[in-house]
Amino acid sequence: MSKRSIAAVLAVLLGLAGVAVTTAASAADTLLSQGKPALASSQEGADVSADKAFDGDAGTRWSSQFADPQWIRVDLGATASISRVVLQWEGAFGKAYQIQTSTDAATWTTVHTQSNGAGGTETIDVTASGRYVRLLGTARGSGYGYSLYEFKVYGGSTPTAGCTENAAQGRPATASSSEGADVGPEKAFDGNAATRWSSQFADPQWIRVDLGASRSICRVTLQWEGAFGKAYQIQTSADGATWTTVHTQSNGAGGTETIDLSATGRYVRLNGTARGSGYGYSLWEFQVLTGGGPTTEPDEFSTIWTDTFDGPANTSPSAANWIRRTGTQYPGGAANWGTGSVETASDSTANVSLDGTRQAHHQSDPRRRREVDLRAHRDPAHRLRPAAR
Ligand SMILES: [Ca+2]
Ligand SMILES: [Ca+2]
Repeated sequence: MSKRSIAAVLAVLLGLAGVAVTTAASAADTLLSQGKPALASSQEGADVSADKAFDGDAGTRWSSQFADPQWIRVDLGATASISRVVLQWEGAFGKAYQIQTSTDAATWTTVHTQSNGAGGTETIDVTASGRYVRLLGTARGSGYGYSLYEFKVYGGSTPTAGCTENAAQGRPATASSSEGADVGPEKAFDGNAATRWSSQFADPQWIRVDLGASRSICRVTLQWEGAFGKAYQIQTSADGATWTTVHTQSNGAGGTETIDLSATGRYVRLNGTARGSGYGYSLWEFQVLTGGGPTTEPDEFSTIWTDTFDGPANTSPSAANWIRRTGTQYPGGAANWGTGSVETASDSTANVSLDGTRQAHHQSDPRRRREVDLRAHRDPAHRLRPAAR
């Protein structure tokens, strides 16, 4: 490598370092609101909808009807720290208003109050956090409504700590239907963005995943194929039978939907009630993110059968549940038992018995090697879990 090219590389590296430092220093001033979903109490006409205040275009605007109060809000998509709000008013400005934040769009915290504004461009420094940011106008500055060219929210995005593990990947999945064998429900949980689940073309439909244990759920991400769900609920359950709705979408637009939650459950279900197209429901991926470890131990075992050992004291374990190999029934014969000082195994309760307190005892006399080979009838995989200890 020539000196000249080394110098060029160094210049590029220094340039990158400079960019990185600048980005870090100004992280608190990131524009968070542009292009995010917006909603308002009213709009004067179809061309002045709420989203026009968040489109980054100083030539388009939101305008409310001509009455007090009015509000406009934006959904940042996740809780963020908020450092500044900039309002670019049209002539129809708000004279008195509050800037409010919320984590759920239901309970609002006022972080700034303006009681005698003059319109124009207002830059408001705040120290706040929230997912939703709202301007609540209480007194108009003119006979018209409230009209904003732009409503900019700046801050530093605060990723939910540790909300990164996709607990649904590779877990058992079922659905109300599948369009074909190659688009089964497991395809929505395989971590492959090129494979998908697709339902039949009817409402309603559902798809669910078993996380294996109760988990704290901080986020669900839906990556819709063109056949998206317009109306659906996200539901959780502890038992796969009783469901709790933790999120409702009534007018979705498909694409990738990120839904922040504070939920708990072992089973997570999307219950689709209205399709967004003439096709079914189709998901490339359905992620269920958790913030940490399981709230209970993962249940890696499936209970095949149980024996509660609840017979009377000094009786043998149930012959319906257990095989008692005695004499020389054990494969290989008695000569292979222990040290050679063998007493032929017998079915005596002195060898194996219940104690009347739901426990089975296996007696083994080291001097005489009295033993019974006690095996479960129906446990080919030896994945036996006693129901009583
Ligand atoms: Ca605009
Ligand atoms: Ca997939």
